[in-house]
Amino acid sequence: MRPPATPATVRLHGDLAAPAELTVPQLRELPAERVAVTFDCLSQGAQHHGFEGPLLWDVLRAARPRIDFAGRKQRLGHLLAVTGADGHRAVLSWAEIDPDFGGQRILLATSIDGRPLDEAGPQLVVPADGCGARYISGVTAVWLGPLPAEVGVVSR
Ligand SMILES: Nc1nc2c(c(=O)[nH]1)N[C@H]1C(S)=C(S)[C@@H](COP(=O)(O)O)O[C@H]1N2
Ligand SMILES: [Mo]
Repeated sequence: MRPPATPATVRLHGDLAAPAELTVPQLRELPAERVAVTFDCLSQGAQHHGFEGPLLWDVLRAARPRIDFAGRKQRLGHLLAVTGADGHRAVLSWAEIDPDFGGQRILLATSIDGRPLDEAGPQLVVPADGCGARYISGVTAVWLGPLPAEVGVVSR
């Protein structure tokens, strides 16, 4: 008999009061959304998939971001970095998922086309993206952090 595979986990880290390492079954404990998407891949052409899983927003809110939610401007310097098992990674801005700004229904999907992702790990789903490259599969980490203070400051 095949030994049970070690379950895939996603590490939520960075500026979080409650960092966590979650399995796909644990992600399923959050309210799930379903979405049917089409994206284009430079090498493979158009792809259509159905995904199900929690909103990245809900996953991160549960990890208690160290962000001041009283105002709005303070949130805009925060970034998310999403990494896949093969090292493929991409950044999102906090404002893309924040309902006061872009409010995109970005998912950490727990299934693709009805197939569970328990062993592979969750997949990032960015419905507004025309290109598939941010649909990162086997997500192992989501980092939240501020844009470094010195970025954009011009000294003369
Ligand atoms: N972990 C990981 N996820 C990834 C990629 C990758 O190289 N690694 N490629 C992306 C790209 S370019 C596309 S188009 C979609 C779909 O690619 P696939 O059909 O090869 O999975 O997955 C995205 N997710
Ligand atoms: Mo792609």
